[in-house]
Amino acid sequence: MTYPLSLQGKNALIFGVANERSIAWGIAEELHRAGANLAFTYAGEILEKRVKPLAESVGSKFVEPCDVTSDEQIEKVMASYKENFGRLDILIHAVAFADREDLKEHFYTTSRKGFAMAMDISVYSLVAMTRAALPLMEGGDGSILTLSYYGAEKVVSKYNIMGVAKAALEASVRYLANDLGPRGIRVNAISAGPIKTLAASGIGDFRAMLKHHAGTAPLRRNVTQEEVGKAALYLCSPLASGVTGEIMYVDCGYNIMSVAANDKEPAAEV
Ligand code: NAD
Ligand code: 0WE
Repeated sequence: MTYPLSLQGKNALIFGVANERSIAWGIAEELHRAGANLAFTYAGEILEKRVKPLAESVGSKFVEPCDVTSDEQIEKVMASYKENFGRLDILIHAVAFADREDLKEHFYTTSRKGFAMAMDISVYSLVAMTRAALPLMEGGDGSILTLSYYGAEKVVSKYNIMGVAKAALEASVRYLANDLGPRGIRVNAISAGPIKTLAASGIGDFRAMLKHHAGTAPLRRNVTQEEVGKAALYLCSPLASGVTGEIMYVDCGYNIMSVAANDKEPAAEV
């Protein structure tokens, strides 16, 4: 028997790589190291030239466009994936978006349109992707993974509609886990600590946020893409065969804290 952390012969489809700093890319690298066959989708033409070379570096030729607000595009990707790979074992959802204006001030100013868009891209996309992937995942020990954040549970100033969307995403993980459990498919989320990615670069004073997290977290530092990747590898591997519907923190322990120590300096400069 191969070691249960090996993903040799497993097929993974990854949504959400924008560049080499993306959490989805951290996950891709770990799944690749474990031997999985990787495939990628990207959100727009501008990202194609970024994602293609990354995919090539892990031996992947399947790189297709997919705007997750479109059921047609999602179904097209799945049909094309089926032609190329036959079956799907691992589905990674690392996609989120809200209007920048809605992450600047108060939650109550969120427009109906902004609310609906954030929920569509950041939450419904998981439901649509899962439904479209299902026929490709039958009869195996499949695994679906998404990314959440602490703002789902507790108020993080300015995270606003994204916090509400992540709360809905975490609930969706539980409902999907219940639906797909009888078919042997597991659905989980990683709640990652803050990481400087493209999605984080639009946030005013993200540096202060990183500093606060590193100073408060028990490990006195911030989490890395690689650490989220390693946790993702575990959740998608047979080592986690008994784990579903779970929201797993990979945040250097930040979420357990109430009153922080008064050596509130990070162990290393952030
Ligand atoms: P990122 O910008 O690298 O990734 C976000 C991805 O979403 C991009 O690849 C982008 O192209 C994609 N996307 C946006 N709209 C889309 C659409 N309509 N169709 C298809 N794709 C679309 O940033 P990231 O930080 O790696 O984000 C990945 C996930 O991790 C997100 O769900 C985010 O909420 C979550 N997360 C991020 C952090 C953090 O601090 N960076 C912490 C916890 C959770
Ligand atoms: O989930 C996220 C990022 C989500 C995100 C970020 C942007 C910035 C640019 C969604 N949509 C957009 N739209 C844009 O136009 N994180 C967990 C990172 C993050 O974002 C924050 C945070 C943290 C942490 C926003 C406010 C406060 C904290």
